[in-house]
Order: sequence, then structure tokens, then C-alpha cells
Amino acid sequence: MTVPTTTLPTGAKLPLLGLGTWLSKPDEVKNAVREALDAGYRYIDTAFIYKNESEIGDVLQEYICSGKIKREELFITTKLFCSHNRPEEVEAEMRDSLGRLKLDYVDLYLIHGPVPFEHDMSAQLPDVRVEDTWRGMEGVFEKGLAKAIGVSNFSIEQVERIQKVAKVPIHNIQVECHIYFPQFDLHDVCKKHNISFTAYAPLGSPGRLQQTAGKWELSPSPLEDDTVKSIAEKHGKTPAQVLIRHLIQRGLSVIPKSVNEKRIKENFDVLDFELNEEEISKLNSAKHCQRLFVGDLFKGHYEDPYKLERKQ
Ligand SMILES: NC(=O)c1ccc[n+]([C@@H]2O[C@H](COP(=O)([O-])OP(=O)(O)OC[C@H]3O[C@@H](n4cnc5c(N)ncnc54)[C@H](OP(=O)(O)O)[C@@H]3O)[C@@H](O)[C@H]2O)c1
Ligand SMILES: *[C@@H]1O[C@H](CO)[C@@H](O)[C@H](O)[C@H]1NC(C)=O
Ligand SMILES: *[C@@H]1O[C@H](CO)[C@@H](O)[C@H](O)[C@H]1NC(C)=O
Ligand SMILES: CC(=O)N[C@H]1CO[C@H](CO)[C@@H](O)[C@@H]1O
Repeated sequence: MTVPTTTLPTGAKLPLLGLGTWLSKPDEVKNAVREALDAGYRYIDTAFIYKNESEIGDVLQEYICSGKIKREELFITTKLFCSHNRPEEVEAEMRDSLGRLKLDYVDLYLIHGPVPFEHDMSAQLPDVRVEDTWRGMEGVFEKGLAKAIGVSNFSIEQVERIQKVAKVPIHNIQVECHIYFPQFDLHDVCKKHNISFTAYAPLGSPGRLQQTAGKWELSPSPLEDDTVKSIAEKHGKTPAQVLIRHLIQRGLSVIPKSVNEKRIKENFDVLDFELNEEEISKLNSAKHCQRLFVGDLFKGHYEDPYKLERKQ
């Protein structure tokens, strides 16, 4: 089955389903990417900070060189880490990522977070603004190193500020999005600006909750949600498949992460069923609204994307 796509302002097609690779360890990620490509995934999401670009690049090269997959069929995203948000640093970082990925270009390059830091992350840089970093992003777009550019972890206000001054508009935003944090307002703003929308942590990022012990009680898992479970049962699907399908039917691009062969296939097997309007509206009105990725490291900076929420 072909994955549905959305069209970027550049004319390129962004698949609505891809593989996330955060917390995919270098020794696991190669197999995960192979299994994903074999299952039909063509969109892979990585980042400098996931420390697995090299391994992903090895597998991509393997598939491209053997002729199994053409470069044009792939959609590869990576991200500029917030230790290098100064505009003059963007191109060198982008070229380093391309080197590790063994590619001439990426399909999408994102600013990972709006708050700039020193190289060693020891302190925030008070004076760099998102508009500054965006100038660097426009540079790599104009050179063809990135076929599209975008932002991650940005607020509505930051999106609006960039659109106001941009020579190249934002092509994609990647933010946390799942039934308990549906991001309807940000999505509306993106629709207004023709910005494609990628949902991270679509399953509620259970891997992350393991890392921050104690948060689990505060943050029930969307995978355990009663509405999700009953809809899944009706369709003979799993809760994960319902959560992914729901976001796809909202027109969002979804990047569930897995390193497990069975779950990689399961997460892709969402193209042969459809949620009806009643099911969608039930899922859209899930009550439990909260951010899982609260971004403490951003606190105190002018560009803290969540500063208004923190004051409430
Ligand atoms: N831009 C950013 O700052 C940012 C932040 C977070 C994430 N992301 C991107 O978004 C991707 C997805 O987000 P995420 O990894 O945080 O969370 P997620 O995709 O919601 O959840 C991944 C977790 O769920 C498990 N899982 C996967 N499929 C499952 C299934 N069918 N049933 C039950 N459990 C399942 C995975 O374990 P197994 O691997 O063992 O299957 C993993 O622990 C990331 O990998 C990354 O590429 C970006
Ligand atoms: C952007 O605009 C194009 C052309 O009008 C449209 O086909 C596409 O669906 C829009 N994409 C998004 C993500 O809004
Ligand atoms: C994205 O934002 C979340 C907080 O919302 C944070 O946990 C994550 O580290 C951010 N990514 C980067 C690299 O800035
Ligand atoms: C950063 C990168 O692309 N690859 C790294 C993946 O992780 C291993 C081990 O953590 C590093 O040695 C690689 O450099």
C-alpha cells in the first residue's frame, strides 16, 4: 500500500508515515532501518543528537548502491542541534550530518529547538533569536543541501515571527502531538501558512517515560486509553495502529519510533482501515491534555517556546 503524502510549498511530497529513531541505539538502529525499508517505509527521521546518523547512513547507502531503493524515493530528515543555532554555524553542521548520512542532500532539515546554547551546552546564548538561525537555514536551502527546511519545538508566536521576515518560508514543523496533546491551535496556524506538520511522540513516547521514572503516573499512556482500546478492538487493530491512523486522518505526518521488527511492521500496517467520523471526534476530544516534553532546558530564555504555559 502506498503511504499518503502531503505537498510541501516546494512541490516535494512529505510521506504521512515514517520511522522515528530517537533512543534507537547504534547497534539496533541499522536493523530497524533495514526492517522499515523492507516493510515499505521511505521516510526516516533522525537528528545529530540521536547519535545514529552514521549507522542510518550506512544502511541508506547499502540500499541505494544495491539498487533496492532510489534516492528520490526516500525522504530523510535530520536536525540542527541547539548547540549550533548561530546562523554562521548552520552550513557546517548540515555538511557534517550529510557526511555521516552519506547523502548529497536531505529532504528536510529542521532547527531542533528554538533556544540557542554554547557548543558544550554549558549555558544558553542570550542574544541569538530564531530569526537569526532561520537565516542560516535559508542558506542551506538555497545551496540545495536541504530540499526543505523547518522547525521543531517552536511556539505559534515563533512560527509567526519567522514567516514575517522569511525569504524562504517554513516548510515543516515537528512537535509533540498525540491524543493527549493534540495541538489543534498550532495546526490551524500551520494550515494558514501552508506549513506541513509532523507529530512526534504519537504513541506518547513510552520509551521516554521509562527514562524519567515517576512521570508515568502523571502521564497515562495513550496506548492504555479506554477509547483507543475499544476502537482498536472494533477494527481488529492495535491501540498503536489506531493512534497512528488517527493522526494520519488529521492530515499530519507521523513518525512512530521502534527498533522491534514486529512493532515496526505493526506501525506501518495502518493503511487498510479507516476511522469513521464518530471515532475521530471521540479521539479528538480525549480529555487528558498535557505536554510530556516540558523542555526544562529552555527555561529562562527569551526564546523559551513554552514560557506562556509556564506562567499559568
Ligand atoms: N523534534 C524533537 O525534539 C523530537 C522529540 C521526540 C521525538 N522526536 C522524533 O519522533 C519520534 C517518535 O517519538 P518518540 O520516540 O519520542 O515516541 P513514540 O514514537 O510515541 O514511542 C516510541 C516508543 O514506543 C514503543 N513502541 C513503538 N511501537 C509500538 C507499538 N506498536 N506498541 C507499543 N509500543 C510501541 C517503542 O519501543 P520499541 O522501540 O521497543 O518498539 C518506543 O519505546 C522519535 O523517535 C524522533 O524521531 C523528535
Ligand atoms: C500547501 O499548498 C499546496 C498547494 O496549494 C497544497 O496542495 C498542499 O496540500 C498544502 N500543504 C499543506 C501542508 O498545507
Ligand atoms: C524538544 O523539546 C523538548 C521539550 O519540549 C525537549 O525535551 C527536547 O530535548 C527538545 N529537543 C531539542 C534538541 O531541543
Ligand atoms: C553521530 C553518528 O552519526 N554516529 C554515532 C552513533 O553512535 C555511535 C556510538 O554512540 C558513535 O560512535 C557514532 O559516531
